[in-house]
Amino acid sequence: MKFVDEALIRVEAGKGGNGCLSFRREKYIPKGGPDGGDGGRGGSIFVEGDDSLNTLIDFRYQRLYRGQSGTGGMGREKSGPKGEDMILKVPVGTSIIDVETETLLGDVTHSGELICLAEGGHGGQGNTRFKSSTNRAPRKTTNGKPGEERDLRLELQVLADVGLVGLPNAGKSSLVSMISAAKPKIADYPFTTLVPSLGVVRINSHRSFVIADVPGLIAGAAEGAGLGIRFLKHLTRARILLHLVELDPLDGKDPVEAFQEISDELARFSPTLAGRERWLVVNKADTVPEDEWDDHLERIRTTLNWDGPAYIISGLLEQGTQILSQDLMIRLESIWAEEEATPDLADDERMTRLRMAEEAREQLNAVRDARRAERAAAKQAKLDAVSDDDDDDGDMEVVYEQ
Ligand SMILES: Nc1nc2c(ncn2[C@@H]2O[C@H](COP(=O)(O)OP(=O)(O)OP(=O)(O)O)[C@@H](O)[C@H]2O)c(=O)[nH]1
Ligand SMILES: [Mg+2]
Repeated sequence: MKFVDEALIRVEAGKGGNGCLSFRREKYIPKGGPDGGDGGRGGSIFVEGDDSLNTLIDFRYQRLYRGQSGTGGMGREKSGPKGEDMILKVPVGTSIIDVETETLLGDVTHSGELICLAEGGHGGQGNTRFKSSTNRAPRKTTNGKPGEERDLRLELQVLADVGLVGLPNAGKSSLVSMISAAKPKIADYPFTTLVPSLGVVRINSHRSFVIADVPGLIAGAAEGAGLGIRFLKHLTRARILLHLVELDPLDGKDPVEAFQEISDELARFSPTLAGRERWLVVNKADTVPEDEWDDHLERIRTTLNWDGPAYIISGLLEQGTQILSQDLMIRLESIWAEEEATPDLADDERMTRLRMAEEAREQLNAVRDARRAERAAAKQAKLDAVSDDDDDDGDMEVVYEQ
């Protein structure tokens, strides 16, 4: 199955049915009064959250959705039937944005949640409605109103409490596979993970949180290097970011340098995301003797001037992972409890998410525009002799590893 996290669609709700012009005509009743019924309302268009879905791929194949029109009114004061509502199923975590105004129409946050995309038009009035003491035989009716029409962008963000960031090969997927039931692909080459995936970390039967594994980032990602930054938006819902660095990578890169490289990319993608609560996790500690772990962690912390939470673990040997999961759970529970007790905090969080979404959109658009400009320049210079007409503008589609 392909993982598609953005789609443009057009919705046109159904038109209301016209009001009916009719007079009662029956045997032996010479002058029957008006009896034209109202038109039925046009069908509205909704989205509904469905937790069995995890991609917006269907919306790439069908882009136009037209609601059913209401039926016209009928004689004998019968109203026309209403147009049937249309319900489009979307994955939980889908945001709906009005393209024209760039405003958020809504966020689908749980299964079964319904959001109206376009309302069906009102039905017209039949001539019965216009009967009065001075006009007993009105010939007036009104037509049904057109339904609402909108161009919309659907954006899917995986919903996770904790998100992982780090260079390729840092051991992100290995950590997820150790602490959750998810079994992501793990390999000793960069960019093993191509699309975000989720795992549930179960502390006990009634305490759990969701962790998101996101493809690795490299220097220049904010300008599109590697897999770029388009998957970073999936971290905007996470309350805590785990920033993984390798203690002693094969390429000899210093963990401090690796950490800063990713911090820079995060800040270029969205300064607000870079400012979110982030925990430093030094991984692959098993590559050095255990009695040196604390010293290594201390050195990295001091050099980075890091005063946030910091851990040293071995995902492979499952050392330090349990305490990390437990601490994450405790911290999340305190965030949730605080938010419940102080509604203002929940509002702040919503504002923060909106800001991140805006910053992310701006940066992604800038990358897209730069690439388009580059391609246009290349064409101009007839450098496209080895054209691969690859529409590689960040709108890539990758195979979803189930
Ligand atoms: N020695 C050691 N190796 C590890 C540890 N964790 C992961 N690895 C190895 O590091 C390699 C990369 O691990 P992944 O989990 O695929 O890394 P990733 O960060 O998900 O990489 P990308 O998906 O490419 O971004 C694999 O060969 C793992 O077996 C660890 O704690 N110690
Ligand atoms: Mg991976």
